[in-house]
Formats: sequence, C-alpha cells, structure tokens
Amino acid sequence: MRQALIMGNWKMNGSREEGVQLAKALAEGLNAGSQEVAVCVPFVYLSDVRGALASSSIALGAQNVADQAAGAYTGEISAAMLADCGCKYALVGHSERRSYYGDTNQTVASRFCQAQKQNVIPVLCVGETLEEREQDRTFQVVDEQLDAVIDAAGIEAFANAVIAYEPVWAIGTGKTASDEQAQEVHQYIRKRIADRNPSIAEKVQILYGGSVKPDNAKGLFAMPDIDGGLVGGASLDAKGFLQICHSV
Ligand code: G2H
Repeated sequence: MRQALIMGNWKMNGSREEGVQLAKALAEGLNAGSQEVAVCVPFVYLSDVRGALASSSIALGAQNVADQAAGAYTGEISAAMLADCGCKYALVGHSERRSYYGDTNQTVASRFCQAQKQNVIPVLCVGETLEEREQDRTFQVVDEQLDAVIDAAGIEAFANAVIAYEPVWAIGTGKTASDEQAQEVHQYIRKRIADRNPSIAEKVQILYGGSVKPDNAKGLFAMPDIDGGLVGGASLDAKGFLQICHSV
C-alpha cells in the first residue's frame, strides 16, 4: 500500500509573512491521517516556513535544485543547501522550468541525481503539452522524460523518488485531466518502471498535478495509480488546500 502524498507548490507567490501564516494555518488545520503533506516554498522563505511548521508533520520542499554540487554557479541553490534548510523534497523538471528556463531532460536528470546525493527526495515532473497530446505523442514524451533519469540514475533511484505527472495543458489553466485520462498515463508510467523493476514500480508514488482543486481531488485520488497530488494555485488558500489534503 502506497502512502498518499499531497504537495503544495507555491510557485513564485506570497510574501514572507503570507508564507508563514499559510504554513501555520496548515499546521493547525491538518487532521491526523494516513497521508503525508508537504509544501514547496520559494527558496528565500524556506527557513521561515520551516520554523512555522516545526511542530507539525508537514514536510518542506523546494521548487528546484541546482544540477551541480557546488562552486561558481551564480544564482543557483545546491542540494546540500536545501538539505541544510530542512528540505525533504525538491521538485525537478517542473514544466515551467522546462518551458521558460531551458531545462532539458539531461539537466533534469542531473538535478535529480544531485538531490539524491544529499538525501533530498527528488519529485520528477513529467508531462506532455497540448500539441504533443494532439499529435498522440503523450507516451513518447513521458518515456523520454523518464528514460533520461533512469539512464542517469538507474532504476533503483526510483526507490527513493517521487514522480509527478503534470499534463502541461492542465497547469494553471483550470482544465483538469479527467480521472480516467490521468489514470491512463499514471498506469503507463508505473508499467514503464515495472518493466525494469516491478517491486520499485509497486512502491513509487506517482502524483497528479494540473489544476487540482477541492472539487476534483477526490475523484483523481480515488484512481488506483494516482497516489496524491502536486497542487499549485489551490495550495495558496489554506482552507482549500486542507480540503484537498483531506480528500485522500
Ligand atoms: C502544476 C500545478 C502544480 P496548478 O504546475 O505544480 O499547478 O495546480 O496551478 O495547475
């Protein structure tokens, strides 16, 4: 049985005070349950939010991590720094990083490896654009995104990683993949892992992301291969995000 995982991705939103207040509201409002909850916070607020979450079970995550270990990489944040700030998770390859900041399958694989070297759990984001879906290339794109990491890190690396399927056409658009559309790709991803290592495939958590909201979370989370969600916009509202967290 896989533990459900609900992650908020705050993206580039909020102030220090808003982040702290949001974290405190989550810590206070989260009912004890079988699910794990995490929030991926802007780098500069990690320490403040860590303090606000200190007495709760909510884990801390970052939204990206450098593809190098240390050195002259101005503006980058290393996995060791994230570990130092108390991060359990780091997103790698979010579609906004891939499409606006030039992340490639290769740099994403390097970020994934750097995170794992510091015991920060990488959350590998994969997913197709609308154009790719319309060209019937969803599985091919997901294969390429997964395989780059499998080639670099080895299939065993997925024993300590999370995958997030986020169809780009559903991100921040209000369009959600239907429960069945999402399940189809989740099942495909699990099978791709299972072809190499069935026991890792059985254990790896695969989250759905893309306009998850309080009113669609239950249906998505009920799908057999959907192990939780990566929630953007709706994670900025404590009440709504808690409702999503309590939908598993
Ligand atoms: C996808 C998701 C969270 P949203 O980017 O990563 O954002 O829920 O706003 O679509």
